[in-house]
Amino acid sequence: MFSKVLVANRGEIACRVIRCLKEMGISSVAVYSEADSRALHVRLADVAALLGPAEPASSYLDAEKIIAAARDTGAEAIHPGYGFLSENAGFAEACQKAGLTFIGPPASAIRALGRKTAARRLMMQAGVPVIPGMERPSSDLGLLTREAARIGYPVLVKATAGGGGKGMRVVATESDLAEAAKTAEAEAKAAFNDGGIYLEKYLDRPRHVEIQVLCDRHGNAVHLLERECSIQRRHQKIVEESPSLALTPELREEMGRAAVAAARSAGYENAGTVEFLVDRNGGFYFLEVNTRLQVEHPVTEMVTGVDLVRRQVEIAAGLPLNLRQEDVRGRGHAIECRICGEDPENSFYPCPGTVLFVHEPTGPFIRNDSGIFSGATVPVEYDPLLGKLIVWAEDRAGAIARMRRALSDYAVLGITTIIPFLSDVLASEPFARGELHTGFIEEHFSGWKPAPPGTDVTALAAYAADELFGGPVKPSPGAGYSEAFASPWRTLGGFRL
Ligand code: MV4
Repeated sequence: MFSKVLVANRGEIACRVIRCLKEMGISSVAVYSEADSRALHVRLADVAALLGPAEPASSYLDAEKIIAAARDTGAEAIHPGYGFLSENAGFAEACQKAGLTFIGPPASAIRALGRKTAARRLMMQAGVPVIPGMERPSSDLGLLTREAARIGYPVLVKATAGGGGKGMRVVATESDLAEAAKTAEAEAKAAFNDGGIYLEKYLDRPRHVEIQVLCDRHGNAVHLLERECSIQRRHQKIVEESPSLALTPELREEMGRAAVAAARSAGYENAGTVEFLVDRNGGFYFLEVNTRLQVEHPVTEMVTGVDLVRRQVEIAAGLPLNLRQEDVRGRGHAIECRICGEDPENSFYPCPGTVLFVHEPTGPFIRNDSGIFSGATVPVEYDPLLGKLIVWAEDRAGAIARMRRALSDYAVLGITTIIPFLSDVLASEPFARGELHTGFIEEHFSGWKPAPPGTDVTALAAYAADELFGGPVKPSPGAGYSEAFASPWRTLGGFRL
């Protein structure tokens, strides 16, 4: 087993990994940029190495500096977290060459799954259902026209190097194909420096359901059930849950088997997620593999009791999985809300700044994976995810009620967050009825505005503001707090003095 591991990330996921390393008795090395000099992950680690200036290219994306920090601190392995270099095959290889263990899949597996059309071919050979479409990219209009006719309209133009919806265009009729293909190609070239495009049959408002897999280095592979991730805004997940209401036990078993087959076909090792689209008739289709630990991994941990980060470290150290598929059981229902420092009243514009005060909810079956604290700086250079709030209950209704209560207790002053937006999503009838699909937010919340004044101030936030500022404070406009906040002692959340 490793004695020292470097965590090549920041924010909540760096804290998550460092805490796990501590529990395993493994020394942790944090890396940080100048903007993160007082960050929580730096304080939690045993050792911290400064990488350089705030911009990611000079810090968290600088492979050379990260590997040098590992060498200088005597770390034997690197955990990449998610984002940054976590799915960079070149970085995984560079670690290997430097004699460091990359806590993740082999570079070959990252490469095999990184390009959409190659991944689709791999899946077809493995018997994994893929969305009807082209097997190779092309920008030849004649070929695209013939392929679109074969697939049947509506079709979706996708970027082969793409992800997150970039370069995607829905085409309803042949007359729109040329223009859509040209635009998608240009967008893909700009976003990925690869203009490769291909066509798929367009599925109308599918669900996004993903399967967690764990593969050790001795050929053992299991799946750890599914995560329902359809509540997305512009391809950014904001609410995730397990189990998915769309899966029958038979469909769950079939998708689980397909996910394991997908991982094996790529020679996968460590934790990975196979993403599927589930259509309204219960058909499921391979979308892509995420060759990293995901933001939403805690939802799986809460229903299965498996610590995924611990398993990642153990697998990377060469330990056998010692987890049989029949041992994997889901219990109850878990929901995660992503607490982002964005302004939902201003097209979710990121809101960096200083967390003047934060109180995270607690109570039975509440989990906070967060990287902030009162006084923390939220730099403008990085993803606005401040933390994740995860709850568990015996059933979905209980989990919704618990999450709503926890969100109402979550007080963040100084940074605008999407907490009021999340509260309304969780309180909505369509969400309670489980009418989830990838267009949910667009369909029910596109023109969202916060509740009328005087209803959303949490008692704690009012108290904290009074403590901090020594008396009533005017909220910054659009801060999501009501006028009542101006005189906190008059209206305290759920009760009036
Ligand atoms: C699709 C689709 C419908 N039909 N492919 C969005 C980004 C990338 N992950 C794939 N995505 C989609 N691919 C076909 N053939 C709908 C989406 C989609 C989506 C998928 C998952 C989660 C959220 C989404 C939001 C919009 C569109």
